[in-house]
Amino acid sequence: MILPDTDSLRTRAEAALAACGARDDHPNPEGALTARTPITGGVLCRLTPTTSTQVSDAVADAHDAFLRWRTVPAPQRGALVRRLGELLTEHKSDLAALVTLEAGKITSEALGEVQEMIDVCEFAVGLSRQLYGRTMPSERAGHRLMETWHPLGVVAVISAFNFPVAVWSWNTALALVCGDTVVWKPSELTPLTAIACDALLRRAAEDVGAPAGVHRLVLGAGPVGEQLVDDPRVALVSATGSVRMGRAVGLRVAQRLGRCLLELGGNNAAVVAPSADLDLAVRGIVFSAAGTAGQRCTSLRRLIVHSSVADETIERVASAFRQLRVGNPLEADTLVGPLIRERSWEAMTAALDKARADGGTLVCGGERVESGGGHYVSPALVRMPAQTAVVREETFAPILYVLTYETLDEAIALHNDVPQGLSSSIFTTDQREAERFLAADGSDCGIANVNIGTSGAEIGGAFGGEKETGGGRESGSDAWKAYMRRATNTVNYSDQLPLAQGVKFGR
Ligand code: UN1
Repeated sequence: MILPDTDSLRTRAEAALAACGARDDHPNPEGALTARTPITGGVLCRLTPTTSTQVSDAVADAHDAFLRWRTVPAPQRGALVRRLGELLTEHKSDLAALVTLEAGKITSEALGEVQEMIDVCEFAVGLSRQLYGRTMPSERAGHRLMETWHPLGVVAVISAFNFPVAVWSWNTALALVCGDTVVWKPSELTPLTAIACDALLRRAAEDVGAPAGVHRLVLGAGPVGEQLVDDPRVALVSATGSVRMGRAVGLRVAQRLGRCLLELGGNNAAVVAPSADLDLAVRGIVFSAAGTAGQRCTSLRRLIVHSSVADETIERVASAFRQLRVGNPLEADTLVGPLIRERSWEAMTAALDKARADGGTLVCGGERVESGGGHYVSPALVRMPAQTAVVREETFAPILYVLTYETLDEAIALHNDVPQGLSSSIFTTDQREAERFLAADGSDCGIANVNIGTSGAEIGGAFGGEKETGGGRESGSDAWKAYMRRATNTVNYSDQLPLAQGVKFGR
């Protein structure tokens, strides 16, 4: 594999940042935060992490801005997000280039990620006129009972490297129309994409006359996030990442009785039924398992195949895996880019070793593709005799474990017998089976699909999952409610004072 040199990648990143109007206030040759590209493993630039005092100031700014922003009518708040959407559209290729350079995504997926941001802005603008509360019939004459949704406060968004900007936008576009302000701590692995988005949002705020403090960016590793998590001025912590991180965040936020929204690990499975359209299933399986080098929360990690179609499915998936071009994500015909870092490769080999020790057979892949730079691997397909401990864990790399089943009940039991509950799918042309999979006693995940893979959700639905995935919902549907507080209002427009439940008190 011939990789470009890091210098040319750095030039490209600098050009994209400049085009987005990113101010030159972060780069620092001595800085402790290193922005690398997984394409070569080389250093793009060094940055200064945000100090603890600056983090506190950022929260103070966001809180001040909130006190003003919450009284701006929601449709006017929508104008800020509309402008952000325009700027994201204008800078789509710059942002996608940064996503590729920092997260290693192939160009089509990087553009898709930016499109996801544009789509969610459009959704949020519409939402800015639809933050509906209900009116309920009061049990008392001359009374009105209703609810009003009010802005919540400062939202801390802690995002992960694998969707360095889309997940930020789901949270931020919604939070802003809901009247909240945002302090964003991106993954320390993808600071440059964050700097570019922050610059565009700052410009959008200037263009529409919104307070600058509606959005603040803070850079750094764990301690920066911990400070946000513990700050009582932060009303909602929306965190995406590992179960370990989410458990720590959940406990700390609970300690101060704050709110949190968690998007943690997945261990997503697809059931392949005897009636499945295998041409379609194989395409769906390959994209979900190998796309983004297996580094999506929604990546397909387990295949639960009916024994009657197991050999054929395995053969076809293996043959598709073997044809996937692994390499430089900037090249047009590459489908699998690099892993984010060495640690991911170590986790992948450790998982494959465990799987073999448990009696698993490696059908194909799992090999390092020599690059002289980043960590490139061929997606692995492993046939397992049972759902052993390693299959029940999330390994953030392209490994697809295959299990077989005889009855749908058995498939669903295997499917649900993992600690995570994010995304799932069934490939079947039998309506009874499809409906059973979607029913209360079917998949226990937050996302359950029929005849598509587990990854690549649209923004219009609520995104999130159950069990160790954390229970949060972001993006579409009524996920906006997490970013607002509900007030129940009873208005008495009579000249009497009847008490509820018929209670009499005095005369
Ligand atoms: C994630 O992996 O953190 O459904 C989010 C998908 C994307 C979002 C994934 N729209 O795969």
